[in-house]
Amino acid sequence: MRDSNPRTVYLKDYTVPEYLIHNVDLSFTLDEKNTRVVSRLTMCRNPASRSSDTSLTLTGENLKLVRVVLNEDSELGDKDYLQTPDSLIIHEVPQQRSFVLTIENTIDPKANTALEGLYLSNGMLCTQCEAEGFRKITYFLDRPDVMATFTTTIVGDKDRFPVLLSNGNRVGGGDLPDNRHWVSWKDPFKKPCYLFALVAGRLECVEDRFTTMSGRDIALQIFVEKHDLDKCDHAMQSLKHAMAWDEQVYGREYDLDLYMIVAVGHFNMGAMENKGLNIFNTKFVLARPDTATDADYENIEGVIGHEYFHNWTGNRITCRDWFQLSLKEGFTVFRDQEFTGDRTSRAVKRIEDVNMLRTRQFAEDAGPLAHPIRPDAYIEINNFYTLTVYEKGAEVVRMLHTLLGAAGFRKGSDLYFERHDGQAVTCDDFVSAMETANGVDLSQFRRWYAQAGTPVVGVAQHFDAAQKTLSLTLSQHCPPTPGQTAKEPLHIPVVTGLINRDGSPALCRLGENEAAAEQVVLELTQAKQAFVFSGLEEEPVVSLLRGFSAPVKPALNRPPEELAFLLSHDPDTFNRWDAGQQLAVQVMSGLIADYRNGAKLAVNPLLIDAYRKVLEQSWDDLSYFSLLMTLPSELYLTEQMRVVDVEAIHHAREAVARALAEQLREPLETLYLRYHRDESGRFDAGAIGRRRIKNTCLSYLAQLDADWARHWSLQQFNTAKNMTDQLAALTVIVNHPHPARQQCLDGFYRQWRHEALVIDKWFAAQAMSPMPGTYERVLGLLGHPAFDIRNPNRVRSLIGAFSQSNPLHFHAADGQGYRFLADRIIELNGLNPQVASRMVGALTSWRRYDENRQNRMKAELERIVSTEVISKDVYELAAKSLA
Ligand code: 0A1
Ligand code: ZN
Repeated sequence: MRDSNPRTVYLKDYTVPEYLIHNVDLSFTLDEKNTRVVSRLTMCRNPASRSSDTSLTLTGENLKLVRVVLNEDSELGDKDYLQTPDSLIIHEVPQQRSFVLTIENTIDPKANTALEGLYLSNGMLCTQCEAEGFRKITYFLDRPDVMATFTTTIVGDKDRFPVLLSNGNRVGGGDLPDNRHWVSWKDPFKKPCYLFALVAGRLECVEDRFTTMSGRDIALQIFVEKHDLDKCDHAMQSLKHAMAWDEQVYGREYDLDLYMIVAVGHFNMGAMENKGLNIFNTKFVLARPDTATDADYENIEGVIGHEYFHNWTGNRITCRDWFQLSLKEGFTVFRDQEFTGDRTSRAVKRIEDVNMLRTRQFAEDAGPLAHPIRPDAYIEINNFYTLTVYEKGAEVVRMLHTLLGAAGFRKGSDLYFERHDGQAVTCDDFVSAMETANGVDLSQFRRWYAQAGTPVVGVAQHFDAAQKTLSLTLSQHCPPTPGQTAKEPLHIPVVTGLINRDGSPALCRLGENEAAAEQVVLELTQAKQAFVFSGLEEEPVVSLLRGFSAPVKPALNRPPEELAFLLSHDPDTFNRWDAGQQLAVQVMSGLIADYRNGAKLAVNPLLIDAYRKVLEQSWDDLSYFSLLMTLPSELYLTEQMRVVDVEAIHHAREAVARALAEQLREPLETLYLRYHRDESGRFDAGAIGRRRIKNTCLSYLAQLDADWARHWSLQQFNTAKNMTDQLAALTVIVNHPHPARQQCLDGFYRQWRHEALVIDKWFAAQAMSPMPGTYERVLGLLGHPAFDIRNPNRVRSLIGAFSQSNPLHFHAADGQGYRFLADRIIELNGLNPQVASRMVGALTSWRRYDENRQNRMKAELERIVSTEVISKDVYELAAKSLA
């Protein structure tokens, strides 16, 4: 059935719930096709509600209702209630006292390919309830501001479901006739139903313990399929590190006696923070040196941290409504970023986060789906788990941290936890706590929550040699976004430092009475504002927006020499790296123009020299060194162009990489050979850095059309004992004409055919290759026995990788990439709307391309929108991007 007029939900329409649920008693009798759910709700009228309606509307979808009983004894008949496709309306319930409503219904987990509610993954039953999946389990007040205590009893066959899990602490269990057993769980903390979880299946468990700062002993359990038991160590260590970090940095301690993590092979997202029972995509749990890359190891630690940190920022304090999603996500991403920064290299982590923000989130903010971090309308909330809500949301929290300082921020978070523990609150409550705790006025800062789009910050500088002052005039404007034409000035922290011409730092003195400092936070609040630095003997070079202190685009046209200077001298690790990136962008932009004019591509020697200097220095942090040596991605270059030319971008970037490889061949070779020995199994920063710089060198050397370079990559592929090195070699082989290409791909597949996560890498490496014939290969891989459109990880590794990370082939001028994607979206739309709508993203930026591509992308979006049966998820994104 096509929902031709899907309903839009508005923030301005928020009202408190008419009823409250204090307590939920759930019982599940498990069966793959027919699970019986009995839910006993203890409820009452909400005294805070002003509605005079005496009926009760519960939400529910795809449920088979068996019976409804009010107050234990009176079973309701047909005329007492009304069932609609998405609700159950009980005409009359008690208004003056609390009542108990018992609902019995059945569900079919096997038919649930959307992976929302209760579903099957490799024979195991599991749930996903955020945002609105609980309504696919039973009728309920499925909204985050209804918080209840849950007791859950699960009954199942002992052979098929030996392990039965739910939230909280295990409070009972036993045997039943017919080879069945039962387990009861009780979660003493009030929670919204989106944090409910149930898992049942043949699972094995790795166990450890953690002693909290107050001396409580917590059992930690990770549940996986048996053959994955040897891949849980890193996840367990990560969990313990996260628990200790949250105590040290935020003073937050874990609250239950048990913390469980379950890894499942079919999962729409990364992981889910269900109270006491996190459910994870296997990708963010399982790691062994030979199956997972260094990046996987880092991501696992980050995601384990993220879900753990949600226990306070999300679970103990949750969101009042889904418009407030960034309250928990922005803050929790900020927390996990800082955790990873503390655990690994702060400089590298910041660069990686900003890279993602500037390529993907800036694109979202500049396109038809731009929305504020607190959106004000949605059709399908699942479409708002976006880079804007998550990553830009984290940047907004980071700006508060910058403005208030670490100690002030901590005062604010302490007050937030103290004021709101056990509540469902808003982004405004969070800002208010920061405000009160620090005695500051953040009213203008609040605009970050309501305004979409990336502000552009203009910079003009004037040095007065007589006065010894530098006046820096900053200005801001934000381009219009859909539905928001006029923008107000934002409160933007611009961390700034000054550097003397000899490369030494110049002290910053703002105004006569201020003490001199190595750097200052300029608070830009007006459309245009001047800041005057005094006591300067010579005109310094300004290092602006250090650490990327605000999610803005600085409009700064620096001469290449100044960028090369900053690349050599800026003490801020982020700005130093960024100077190299901007220099490379400038050079590549020139080459892009040359390519379009049919001119020869000659690379500016200034860039080669700058990279040579980087290579000649000695670096402690080899991962950071690798980032300095890495050219801006094609996606970042895409962001810099008014009309995107994928071919010109690709060839310009290749030309620079080849020139660097040719002219810096010697130092690159030396570095490769210095670090090429195997260090499998070592995951300290040193070993990770050595692998990273070595593989960066290998990818440059592969640009040389040389047999010895091809031999090196083949040799590395054949002898690697860790996945980082093996995959790096395979990628190089697959991305260049290499005689052993097919042989390596076949060997890799044979070696890893039983490791799903490694096979995902095999699909992705092929889907992202710039080599001719990639489209045909991707099409062929759809028919490969290991491809399964019902598995989100597989879909992402083939269809996602091709459409989102292979601009050259996806945007082929004949439109075959677009047609391919639209066909897959239409197919997925019927199976898994969430995954389908995630794939729409690659088409939404159609306005950025030439007329031919615009027409072809638009035509595919129109074909998608006019599909007979279309989900709200896909409809919302496709329709909004056409509007
Ligand atoms: N809260 C989770 C993200 C998440 C959201 C929705 C999901 O299913 C539709 C699953 C996970 C997090 O931030 O980690
Ligand atoms: Zn989260």
